[in-house]
Amino acid sequence: MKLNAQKYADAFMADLIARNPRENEFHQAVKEVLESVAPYIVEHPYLIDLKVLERIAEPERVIIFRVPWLNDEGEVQVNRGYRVQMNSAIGPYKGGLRFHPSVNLSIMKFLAFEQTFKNSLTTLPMGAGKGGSDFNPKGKSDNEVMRFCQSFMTELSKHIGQDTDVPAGDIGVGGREIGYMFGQYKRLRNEFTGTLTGKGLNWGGSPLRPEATGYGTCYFAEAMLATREDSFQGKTVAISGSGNVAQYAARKALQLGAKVVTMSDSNGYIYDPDGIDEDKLKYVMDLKNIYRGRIREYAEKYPSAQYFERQRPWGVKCDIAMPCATQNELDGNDAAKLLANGCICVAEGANMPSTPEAITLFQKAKILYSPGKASNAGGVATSGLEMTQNSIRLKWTPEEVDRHLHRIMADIHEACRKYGTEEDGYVNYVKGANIAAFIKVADAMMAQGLV
Ligand code: NDP
Ligand code: 2IT
Repeated sequence: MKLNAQKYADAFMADLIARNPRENEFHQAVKEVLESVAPYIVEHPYLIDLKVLERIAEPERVIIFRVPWLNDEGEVQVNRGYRVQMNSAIGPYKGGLRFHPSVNLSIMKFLAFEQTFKNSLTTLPMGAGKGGSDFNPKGKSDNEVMRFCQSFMTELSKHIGQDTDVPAGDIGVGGREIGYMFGQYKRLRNEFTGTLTGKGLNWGGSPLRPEATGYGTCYFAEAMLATREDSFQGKTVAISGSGNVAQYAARKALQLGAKVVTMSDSNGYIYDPDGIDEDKLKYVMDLKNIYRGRIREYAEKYPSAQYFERQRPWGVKCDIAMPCATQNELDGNDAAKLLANGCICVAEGANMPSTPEAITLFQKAKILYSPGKASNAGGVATSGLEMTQNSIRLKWTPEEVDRHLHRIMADIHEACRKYGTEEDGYVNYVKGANIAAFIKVADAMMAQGLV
């Protein structure tokens, strides 16, 4: 970075940290964007005068609320609910809800900030938001999850709407939780609208929404590989996570001719050198989605596999790595191991899974590396397509949705290349994604005056 861009960035970060103390994940997300856009901003000084990035980093509104509910023993439980309404420059607030004990304001703000850039990249008219709760759905009965969701939505319903803010799923929030929340929203409002996405197929959901994040991540990786005349065919793929994103990333990687050898959860990972084929993947889906079991059970069922407790899959030899679990799940040591083992491509399905040290190593080695805000945008993009279908009161075919998803991922890839290609031809997808997304949001904000 040139000196005055560096000076601008340093002063910006010092101010942001002072105003938002201890919000480490939020600081990390802002710093990454800042490093990409600071040179552009200092070349366009009106952006400094108008404090455009300061405004983007300040949520339009943060709602924090009490969520009281009764467990199956009749005991009172209290959780904390959040909705960060980050930016509405290009459309209604849009983004998922996360239910996980680690949820706090920093995590909500980092996710909402990332969402601003991701949604801008999708080419669709969606602003950005994120929400959730420190509620832990693990080990809870369906009835407990329902009571929690109903209480959560009783408050959240006052702040959302199909033209205001449209939540969806994220960690710990899948079809079951969206169903309970939608039911309560409809009951409170007495209207059937597309206020939540990720709905069931028979009640307003879009074909391919469950698949979209994982499929889209593979489509993006395919586009990156194509720039080097390469493909998934015959490649070995390491995936982390075994939830929504990981499951469908695995399925698409298989369909594209790759061998998937790992999946994980927060307790450990399984390594299956024979490959997780369609049948084994179906077992993982039932295990996680219906029985809510642990990935360890895979190794008990399939003797070809080994389970590694409290370890991450990045030490396994692979060509392509797809982190699909959570933030900061792949650090500098993991990146060094992947590179030493010959990994050529890292496509993020999760939000901010690689630490800054890991990203630096990938980029120094000039391997293909895409940040989540670019490669996992297929999920929210398909949520945008669900909103469209709800508005026109029609349901598209899976083929139609897949065509849109393909086009959107190709467009995001192209935007990254346009703004991220460096002098030697290497595509810095972080820089490309951040600058392309920033320009669109910044232009919209300036056109709409000081709001
Ligand atoms: P799920 O809840 O379906 O699955 C999450 C997976 O990640 C589980 O296997 C879970 O294991 C694992 N995991 C969660 N927290 C941790 C942790 N602290 N350490 C290790 N593993 C962990 O969530 P999704 O698949 O929907 O989300 C995964 C990632 O993708 C998140 O970063 C999310 O923000 C991102 N994302 C999701 C989109 C979507 O459409 N759902 C869209 C774009 C991004 P365990 O069962 O042990 O908790
Ligand atoms: O991080 C994300 O993009 C999501 N969790 C999906 C958001 C959405 O509105 O579909």
